[in-house]
Amino acid sequence: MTIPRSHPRYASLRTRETLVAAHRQGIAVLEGLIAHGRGEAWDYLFGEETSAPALVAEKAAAAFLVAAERPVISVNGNVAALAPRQVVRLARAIPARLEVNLFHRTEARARRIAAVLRKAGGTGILAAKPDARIPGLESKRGLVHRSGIYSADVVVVPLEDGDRAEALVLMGKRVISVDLNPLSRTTRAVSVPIVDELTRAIPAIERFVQTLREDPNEAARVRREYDPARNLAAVFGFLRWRLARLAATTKETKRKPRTRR
Ligand code: PTJ
Repeated sequence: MTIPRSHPRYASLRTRETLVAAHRQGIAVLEGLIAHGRGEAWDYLFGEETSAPALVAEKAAAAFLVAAERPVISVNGNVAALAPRQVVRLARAIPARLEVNLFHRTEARARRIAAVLRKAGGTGILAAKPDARIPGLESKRGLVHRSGIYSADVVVVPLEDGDRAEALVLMGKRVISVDLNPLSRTTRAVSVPIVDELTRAIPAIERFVQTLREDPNEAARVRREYDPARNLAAVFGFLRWRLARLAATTKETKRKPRTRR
């Protein structure tokens, strides 16, 4: 479908079309389209902008990634559909391995997603034939690569379901999530929850990776001072401020009489 550029929700509609096309190509699952709708609803509340607390978490994520010994970025259908170039750039900047890990896993879809990442410039992608299992996780998300997620010390899990995030934390890994839902089990379980939209968060982490690599003292300070609970509290504080402002401006516009031209 062609969306007129003049449409006030052009960007949002384009993203929706991208996901629908990715579903038709066997990259994203239908459940991923539902997940996207949930994400969009939260993003409305955040004003479709990166909040200051999200930026703090993105900097913290970069600080842990530059110090990691075996960092891995986990890629699912939605991530491959919406941000293939961004995740490849981030993987290169760190450098980190890319591993395709799917909740609704089929080997054919894992291979298709790896091809999308290769087309975006990715190399050494772990996808087909996982050879290890995350302890205590029965879903197909538990199938991982021994040389990837299984032995990673820091794992980035964008648009994740809570079960695996918790299981990875139990394995002793530092887990960085990107999830617009500040109430999700993932957000509450991981070491560095980033409550921001995927296509804003990944490039922001990459920019921080570039600057913190040049400034190890600042990276060490960020790692020392970052506190996920305090950061999440700031996210809720931001939401409260935004809703209060929306309530106030709505009251003002309602009071003004409407004029007809
Ligand atoms: O490709 P698969 O088989 O691995 O499946 C992928 C999905 C996304 C279906 C699977 O991981 C899943 O079911 O995830 P959930 O449990 O629906 O969680 C996805 C979370 O991501 C929800 O909390 C959404 O609010 C959030 N979300 C959706 N779109 C975005 C987002 N967060 C950030 N940016 C987005 N664009």
